[in-house]
Amino acid sequence: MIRLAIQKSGRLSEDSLSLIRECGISFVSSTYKLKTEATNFPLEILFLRDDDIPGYVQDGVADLGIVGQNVLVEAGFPDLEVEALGFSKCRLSLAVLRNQPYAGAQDLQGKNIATSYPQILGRYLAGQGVQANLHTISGSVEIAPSIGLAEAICDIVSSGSTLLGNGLREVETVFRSEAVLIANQELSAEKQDLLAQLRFRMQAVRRARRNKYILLNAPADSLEAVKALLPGIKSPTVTPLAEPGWVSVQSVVNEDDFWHITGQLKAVGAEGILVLPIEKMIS
Ligand code: PRT
Ligand code: ZN
Repeated sequence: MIRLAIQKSGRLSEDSLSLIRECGISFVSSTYKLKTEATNFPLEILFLRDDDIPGYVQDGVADLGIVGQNVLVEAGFPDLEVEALGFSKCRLSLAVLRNQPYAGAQDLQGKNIATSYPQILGRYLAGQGVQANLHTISGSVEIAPSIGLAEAICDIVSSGSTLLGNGLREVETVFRSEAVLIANQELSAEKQDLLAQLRFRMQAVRRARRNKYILLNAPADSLEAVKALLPGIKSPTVTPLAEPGWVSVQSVVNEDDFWHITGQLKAVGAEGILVLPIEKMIS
């Protein structure tokens, strides 16, 4: 049995639960429960505040955890990370009041900066040779400049609308973050084996999410052009159609390239393009 800690309720919760479910692991979760056991994998899930997860995994109270790199690094345990999970992407940024002049990090010399991330920010400023007064506050950092508490803030940004709404301007990216799987560094052999199984499944789910299965018909004489656009995993599958001079092509495309490639496929004569989600992708 291996014990995984995830955020009880917040920005990481839903994506953490769906990742576990997409790994084929079933469990019953309720908002009132603090832990649950999977029915088809030797896994126990603990529901905690995200800030507590790194420490619990470091101490071995939980074997594994899912948490943002921002929280992990701020807690001082970056070495616990074993796998980036690709969700909850955000950045930790410095921001100043919109009309405050700003030419570079040296402008922060001697200034007051409000943040919930004194460790990460402190290291960043030291790297820039800047000395500033850090005020550690745990929430609503973005109002600090307008109430006169600080001249700058350092906080998590995703769309940027919170900064905008508070009259602030993002001036430096201090740290980029996403959700990661973390593990205690002294797992038993049995738990290491379960961790390896979980990572294998998580990688298959992530790979599948990033790719689409594509099927299309093309005139046989444009096959070379189609193949060049669709390298596939090894090479595309090509089968003749009942109609002479036409072939059916099947392949896998990366989601990021997908719209661009379908446009080019149409331009070389492809028709009846179907795109399907992939459930799991094992390399
Ligand atoms: O209760 P608990 O302590 O468990 O949760 P929490 O309130 O501390 O954390 P939560 O749920 O807000 O965030 C969990 C994790 O999600 C963070 O540690 C980040 O890794 C990640 N994440 C991703 C974010 C954001 N995006 C985000 N936008 N965390 C916070 N924000 C906040 C930010 O603090 C600011 O107030 O959203 C606002 C900015 O958003 P935009 O879109 O307006 O820029
Ligand atoms: Zn928190």
